[in-house]
Amino acid sequence: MRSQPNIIVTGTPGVGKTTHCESLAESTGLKHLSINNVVKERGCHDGYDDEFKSWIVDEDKLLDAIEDEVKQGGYIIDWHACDLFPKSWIDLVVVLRVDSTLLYDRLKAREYPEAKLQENLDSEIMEVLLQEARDSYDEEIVVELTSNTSDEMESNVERIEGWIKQWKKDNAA
Ligand code: DAT
Repeated sequence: MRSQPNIIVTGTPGVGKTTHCESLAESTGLKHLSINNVVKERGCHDGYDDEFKSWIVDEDKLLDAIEDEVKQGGYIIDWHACDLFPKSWIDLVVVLRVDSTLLYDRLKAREYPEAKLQENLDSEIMEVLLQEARDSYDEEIVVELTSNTSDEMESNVERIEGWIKQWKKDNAA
């Protein structure tokens, strides 16, 4: 049994995953696990896609690389997919959502190639990540939160902090 929960913070690139995870890691002591960094630093990929400017992830290698750590609990997993993580590892799935006009501006600022920008906008509009989360985990552990403004981000972080406290109480030995 874990003494601290594992949380996935997911959503389309640009919704605010990293910002939320960093803030949560600071306030709760849980560890921010950026899958992007793991893929790069531990070589869990089959090369780089030049058109999309992203790594081609080897999911088996990735899961092997993080399994021992994550099973101990206390991780906030930051990734724009969630269906690869075994259900038994995960206690809460937060799906961040953003208005498409704001997302456009955020991705434009990152100088995403046009095809990648368009694909991500479509994905947000079609609720791809929300659907993936609902298809992969029990509905009671999937929470959808909006991330349009810094006020919303603050209240999301407070809400997740409250949830973590409650989880620890409920799961105290
Ligand atoms: P992600 O990790 O999902 O790609 P991020 O945390 O890097 O996203 O955020 C992308 C940009 O958007 C970054 O400049 C911070 C800004 N941002 C994120 N969430 C926000 C929010 N709720 N309000 C205002 N700006 C936000």
